[in-house]
Amino acid sequence: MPINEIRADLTGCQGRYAIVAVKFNQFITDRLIIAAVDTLSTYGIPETDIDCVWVPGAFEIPLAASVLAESGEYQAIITLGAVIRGETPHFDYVAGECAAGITRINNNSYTPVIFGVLTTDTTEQAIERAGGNTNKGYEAAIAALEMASIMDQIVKS
Ligand code: INI
Repeated sequence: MPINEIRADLTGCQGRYAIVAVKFNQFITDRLIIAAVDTLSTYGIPETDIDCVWVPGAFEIPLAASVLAESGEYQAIITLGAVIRGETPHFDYVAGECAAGITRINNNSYTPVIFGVLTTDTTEQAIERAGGNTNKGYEAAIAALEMASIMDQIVKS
């Protein structure tokens, strides 16, 4: 007997999505947002169904994301920003606490919070990952749509 597989279905996507965007290194965040919004639009989410909340730095992402997750208004929350090692002696704290905070929310809520924060050694590496061909904003948006679909299927109300 075949196993019963549950996979993301990206046909007929709908509902509201939130982006938590980081002002630090904003020129990188801006590029990630363009790719994320473009991807959501491609899969049927109109821009009017996307809210974008700006926070000062990646360290502040978990607080804003947890409030948005608790609101229950969003299919998923996409966090976008860049923490660049060369720019901060406390890289490991900022990047680590951001990732750990997002994990904590995901462990405590059914609203998926997607980690679209670049963690790179240099500005050049961040620019590469927020480019026209390779863009983490695209990946993050796909992950958001996929997790929203999966949660729709596995969360029993
Ligand atoms: N925040 C970032 O998002 N990226 C960085 O590269 C960065 N650097 O380099 O320091 C950064 N720092 C700010 C931090 O996220 C907080 O906003 C700040 O510490 C206030 O809590």
